[in-house]
Amino acid sequence: MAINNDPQPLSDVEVIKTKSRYLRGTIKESLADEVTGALYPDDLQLIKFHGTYMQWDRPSESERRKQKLEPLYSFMIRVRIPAGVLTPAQWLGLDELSSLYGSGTLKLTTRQAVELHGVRKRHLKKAIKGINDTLLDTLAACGDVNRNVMASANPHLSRVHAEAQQVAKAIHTHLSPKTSAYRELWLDVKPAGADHEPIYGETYLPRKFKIALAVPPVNDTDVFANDIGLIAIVEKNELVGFNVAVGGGMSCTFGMPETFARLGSVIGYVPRSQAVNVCEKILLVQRDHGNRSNRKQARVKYTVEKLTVAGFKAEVEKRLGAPLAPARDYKFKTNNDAYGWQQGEDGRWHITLFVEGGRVKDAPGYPLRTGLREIARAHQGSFIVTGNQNVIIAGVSEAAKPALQALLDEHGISAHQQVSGARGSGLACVAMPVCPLAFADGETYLPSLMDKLDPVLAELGLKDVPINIRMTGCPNGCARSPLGEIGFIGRAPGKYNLYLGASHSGDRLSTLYKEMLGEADILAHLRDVLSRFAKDRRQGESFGDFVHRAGIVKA
Ligand code: SRM
Ligand code: SF4
Repeated sequence: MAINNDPQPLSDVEVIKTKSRYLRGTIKESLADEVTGALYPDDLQLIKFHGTYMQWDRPSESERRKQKLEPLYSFMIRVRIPAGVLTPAQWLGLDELSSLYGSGTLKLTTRQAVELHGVRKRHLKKAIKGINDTLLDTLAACGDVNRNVMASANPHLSRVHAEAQQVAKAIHTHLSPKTSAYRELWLDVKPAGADHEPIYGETYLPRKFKIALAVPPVNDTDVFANDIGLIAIVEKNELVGFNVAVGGGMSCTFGMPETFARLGSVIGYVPRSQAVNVCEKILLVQRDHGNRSNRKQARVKYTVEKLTVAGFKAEVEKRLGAPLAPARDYKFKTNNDAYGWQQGEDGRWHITLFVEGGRVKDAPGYPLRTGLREIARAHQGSFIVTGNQNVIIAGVSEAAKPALQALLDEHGISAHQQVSGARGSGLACVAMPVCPLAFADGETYLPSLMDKLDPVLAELGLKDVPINIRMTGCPNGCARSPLGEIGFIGRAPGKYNLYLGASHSGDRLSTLYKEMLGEADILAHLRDVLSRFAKDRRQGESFGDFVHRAGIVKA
């Protein structure tokens, strides 16, 4: 039984988990109910642990209600992909499932996962079964458990990256829930015996839990945005261990100053052999000390604030039975992906492709989805989803490179890589029309804003400067907007708060610059600060650093 350290009563979700019989609830009955396209309210909490969320088409909602119809419900399914690595067959499998049961698009997420949208209740089980048939799963893709473990892409580039990816997979396996409910509900596998969760206990964690690994100098997983960030320490070309950061998180709630974005605090170093163990021990501290009364105060970042960094570290060390070693030196330079072809240590080639907003679809004049499908049919290596919503076609032999390049050219993918540095450094969350928490658009709006900003950047001579732009439809920060050198957080339809000044390597948060801006004001303010950047920028200075030096914002 999990400990509730708070004198307040347990939150509703805690009660639902307690009664759920290891995440079963009444999901089976809910799925079988043909009267509604929805699931029963308590099950909506539990299905998250199984990797799916109920959503609805928000634009048609009020009209449907007038017609006495329930909203047009559908489900988003999130596929858990540790370190983002897929085989071409798995890519093809997901692509096919999105045609069979979903909206015909794939969403590459900011945590190296893939989502299907628009799956109706009657297809949910078939779709999840289909995902398992590709040897992927959706268990713990969402819910109060350890989520998809991220690792610096590209594991084929160097031995160190490959080793970091193996550590990510080991953490993923060790911290996966053990309940048989998932296989029973979605795959019709009868439980072999009684359920037991040796790490989580029957009420799992107080809140979602996220782990990311990064290999400096590239922080492409934004380690400091995670509950646990592991920073690879490489000595003599060997991955010797990790600095451990705890308590990162991006979300806040407007009007609630007790909620805030926070960067992870580095508490020490562990050798590589202890990476899984230290993650387990941090998770146990959170399991036992996290707030189970108030979900708005339940993430690790608030537990760290409550216990203090030193107090949290002491709890981790108590469970480890030994003190953590002092953190070692490291330096991050960027949190961006490196586009284009790169050659790995083994001589194989890897190409990182820009996927705007992470949305893989066929658009008029740009058949990206078809192109990637054709590549998957021909390709022998792997597909890697990056934490920046992009994809890497990895492990291409010298001999196969020209044919792959031809497919990229034929489907317009090469031409669509010619984007400005700012557009190529953009992230946008799902937001409207399906995210129930969105106040404004995310991925459906950022491209058109960039269409207007790109000419300004070109005019100012900044076309090729990578400036991280991150947009979310609400302050939950799913596209890590507080880490944008330019960050947009949706306030209302068409209105955004504008934040400036995060570092280019993910280790400084941005600061609120202006509130409730519509498009014309956004463009006017950005023209102003970008003009100053163009005029007064020092050699190699990033936009985020410049706005601080110029006093445009203060940390
Ligand atoms: Fe997120 C909730 C989408 C990464 C912080 N997020 C949601 C939901 C499930 C909305 C909901 O609760 O109904 C969104 C579903 C929309 C959809 O159709 O996908 C959603 N989050 C996403 C994705 C798909 C955004 C994207 O466009 O890529 C990302 C999926 C990641 C994955 O594969 O697991 C996604 N979410 C993030 C990140 C970024 C990260 O983890 O690096 C964050 C900020 C980091 C953090 O956790 O602090 C993030 N999402 C949230 C929160 C705020 C959590 C909190 O601490 O308060 C919520 C709301 C909640 O949990 O109550 C949320
Ligand atoms: Fe939805 Fe807000 Fe997350 Fe965007 S940031 S996907 S609007 S919860």
